[in-house]
Amino acid sequence: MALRLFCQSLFAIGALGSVIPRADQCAALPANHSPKANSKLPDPFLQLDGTRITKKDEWTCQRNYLSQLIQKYELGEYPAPPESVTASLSGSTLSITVRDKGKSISFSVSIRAPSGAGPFPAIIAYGGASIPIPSNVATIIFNNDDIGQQMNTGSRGKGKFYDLYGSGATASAMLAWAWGVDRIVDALEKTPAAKIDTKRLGVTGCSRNGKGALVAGAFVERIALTLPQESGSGGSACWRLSDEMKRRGTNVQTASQIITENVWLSKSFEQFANRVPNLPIDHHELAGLVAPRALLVIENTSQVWLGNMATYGCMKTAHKIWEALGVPGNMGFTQTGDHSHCQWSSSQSAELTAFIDKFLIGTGTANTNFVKTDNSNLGFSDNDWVDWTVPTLA
Ligand code: MCU
Repeated sequence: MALRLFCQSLFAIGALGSVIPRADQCAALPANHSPKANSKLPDPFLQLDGTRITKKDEWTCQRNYLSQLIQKYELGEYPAPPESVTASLSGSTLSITVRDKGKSISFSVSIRAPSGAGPFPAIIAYGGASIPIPSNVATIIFNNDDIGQQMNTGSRGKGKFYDLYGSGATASAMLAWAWGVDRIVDALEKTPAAKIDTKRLGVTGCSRNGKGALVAGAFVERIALTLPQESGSGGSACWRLSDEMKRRGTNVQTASQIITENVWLSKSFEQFANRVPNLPIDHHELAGLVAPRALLVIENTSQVWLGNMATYGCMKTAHKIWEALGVPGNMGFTQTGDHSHCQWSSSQSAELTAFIDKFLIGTGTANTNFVKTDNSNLGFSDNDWVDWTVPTLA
């Protein structure tokens, strides 16, 4: 499996002045890796050798290890950076051409930027934003379906990503879209006339596109703020918790159902659909790939299918990763039921504004450390699902 180049420089200096390895210097997952069954939410700090990380500097390779597990068993392989990306701006349209291994594809995004010289922070919105984006932040509309189709299970291997890498590429649609976001950032970096500050980029999407936004934040390290909205199962829900809700009689989307609906997950995930405890990771760890960068997860208790307990419990557990890294204020979870699916509710505006102000605009001081739900009867208990402690990483 190709390792991703996560960092630009060869080495970075860590918290205590130690040298942090670049992610492509982390160990590759052994080809004969075989997952062990675990009915609880797996320990995100547990390394392949059975010991736990003890230092913040070790997160780079632990994150890389979790990313490799997620690629192998759930999302497919994330390609190494392509040979070339070129971009041209015409009005508000940024056209992007990607070349790799003798092939090329082109796609475009539309940019709505504030007036003035910039550069401005921006939010990349899958399909269009269903959160309110303030007028001093640009919006970049990404037609993710153009990169990886998501009509139904017949969409596997269709879209521009697969035109470039082949219809047999293992990457699922969600990973193909994340790759598209990576290329948008490449293009923005090369196009100062677009007036976008690539150090202040967010990504959002709702529902199926919310699942995708979370995956983009997990895989694209140049995204500063990840804002998945009502992503539910396949996004902010943990598979183990969705299965538990189903056992309790709630009509939620589970792994066994989702693989019959669409191509958001890889073919290799299908072997786990009816034996979720064998999956060596769960979505608290997918979310954890965003850490220590900023993540605000927005959910909706009025939508049973999303798995209200599954998203709350999963993200409450994910928050422990930011706690261990000493940046609990870089991750928030908000869940209210006073609105229909993907319709914005002002009850979540203060939380969204706190994150955008702090992590994109750079002026915010409001609290961003919260895990909140308006339903106190969800029935999630740490004791039932988390058999590990939160380490204090040195
Ligand atoms: C919440 O996201 C999905 C859900 O996973 C699907 O089962 C359902 O068909 O569609 C939702 C969605 O994307 O709604 C727009």
